[in-house]
Amino acid sequence: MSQPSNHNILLLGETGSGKSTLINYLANYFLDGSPDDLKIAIPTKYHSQNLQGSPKHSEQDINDQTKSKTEKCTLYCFEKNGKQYGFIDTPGLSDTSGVLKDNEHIANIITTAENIGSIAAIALVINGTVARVTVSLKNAIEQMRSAVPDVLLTNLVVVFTNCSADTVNFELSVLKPWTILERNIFYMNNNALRVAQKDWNNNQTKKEKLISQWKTSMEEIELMMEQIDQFGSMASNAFGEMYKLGNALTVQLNECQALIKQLHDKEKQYQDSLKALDQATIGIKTNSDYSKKVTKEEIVLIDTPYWNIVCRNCNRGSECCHDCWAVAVKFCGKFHNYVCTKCSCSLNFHYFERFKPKKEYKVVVEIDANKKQQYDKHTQTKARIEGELPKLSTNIESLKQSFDTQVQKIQNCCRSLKKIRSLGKFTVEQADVFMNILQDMHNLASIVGTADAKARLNYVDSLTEFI
Ligand SMILES: Nc1nc2c(ncn2[C@@H]2O[C@H](COP(=O)(O)OP(=O)(O)OP(=O)(O)O)[C@@H](O)[C@H]2O)c(=O)[nH]1
Ligand SMILES: [Mg+2]
Ligand SMILES: [Zn+2]
Ligand SMILES: [Zn+2]
Ligand SMILES: [Zn+2]
Repeated sequence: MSQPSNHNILLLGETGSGKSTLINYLANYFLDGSPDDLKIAIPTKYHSQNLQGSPKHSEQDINDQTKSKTEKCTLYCFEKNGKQYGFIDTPGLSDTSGVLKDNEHIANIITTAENIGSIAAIALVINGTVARVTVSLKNAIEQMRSAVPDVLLTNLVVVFTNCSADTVNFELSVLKPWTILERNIFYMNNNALRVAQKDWNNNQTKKEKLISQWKTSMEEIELMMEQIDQFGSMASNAFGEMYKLGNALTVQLNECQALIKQLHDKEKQYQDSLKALDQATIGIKTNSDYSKKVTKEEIVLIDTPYWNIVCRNCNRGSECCHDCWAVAVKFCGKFHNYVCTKCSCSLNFHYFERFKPKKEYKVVVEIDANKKQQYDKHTQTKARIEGELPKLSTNIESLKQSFDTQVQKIQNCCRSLKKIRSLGKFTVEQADVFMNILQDMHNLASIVGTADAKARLNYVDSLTEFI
């Protein structure tokens, strides 16, 4: 880049709006060029560069109308009446190469503006035939709006290309809330470089028209230069400051989004743990009766000092003949036809014993293995969750704090940005990230449902003023 001049004018505009062409026209204005003696600072499809010392460069894709031809910012310096003027050609915005490319261009433009040190004016170059504002022009204007610091708002000129004052189709209200004074609006049809000289030189009508338009352009440039002279130049470190703040804001928003995601996960985990804890408690309660006391019947043999007749077959709880004095079992009166009248078993099963059977009742503890397993499982789960909850809680609190600090930073950053650029808003991507954060916070507030979460949501919601 050459030595910065006294008055530097930054050209901003959509791809193909005619910035580079305007610089070529300016070259002719400053160097007394004419359609027959064209001064070319920036090569075009039909004209090669012919200025001494002009920055050596080539325009990209000279045949592709949709791509920004100008790839990087270039300063072109001219002199008139002892005054120096520097025009900064910039890559066109709303490039079909995408938003990222645009951001790259904007970053590039702002760094250039910052390096140049002082910017006297910004010229918005707009194709004046565009009646209905296309999405891409809208984007371009949006991008320009976010790029221009307040201090330069009074030094805006608009150059409508491809038109004249009476054919311009553009609705100036599109630029709102910027209002551009009538005297700072210029109209020109810079079409002499669009075709080869031989295409119009031999056609008198074409030639006359072209020369008349050329004259108009030169007159408009003359008026524009008078206006720019009035502006005076001012330090443009606002550009650099703005750029830094904008980048910081992006980083902060992204960090904020990561934090809210983590917070969301942890809160979800906490809520799930609470639910699991409830379930475990219920599980413990419903299975706590896994052990049962049951009364069981048992036959015990009690020694006796006398002989009893006892049946070995049916295991009744009592003897068939108590203290029997019969000489043999078959003579015992308790038998009838070889069958015991007490237990109905055959005589053969009966013997003399020095004991008697007795029924006893015993209380035993019975364990339901299935229930016990459930009970133990739920008890373990409960203990585990009770151990985890305090840790989760601390984790959530510290995440909340980091989040709040981050939001505070964002707010401060937005305020500082607003001071430099009151029309400034989040960029499209920043707004996207911000909306995601808000959405996550909504989800979070409905998960936890606490007043604290709602307050936090409302606080962040109040930052929407910056969108
Ligand atoms: N008819 C007519 N054509 C123009 C005018 N201004 C520029 N053009 C043509 O429009 C095309 C794009 O012009 P450029 O000057 O390269 O546009 P630019 O703004 O520098 O584009 P980028 O470098 O992509 O940002 C070229 O073919 C120009 O000759 C104009 O006022 N009238
Ligand atoms: Mg260009
Ligand atoms: Zn007997
Ligand atoms: Zn018997
Ligand atoms: Zn018996």
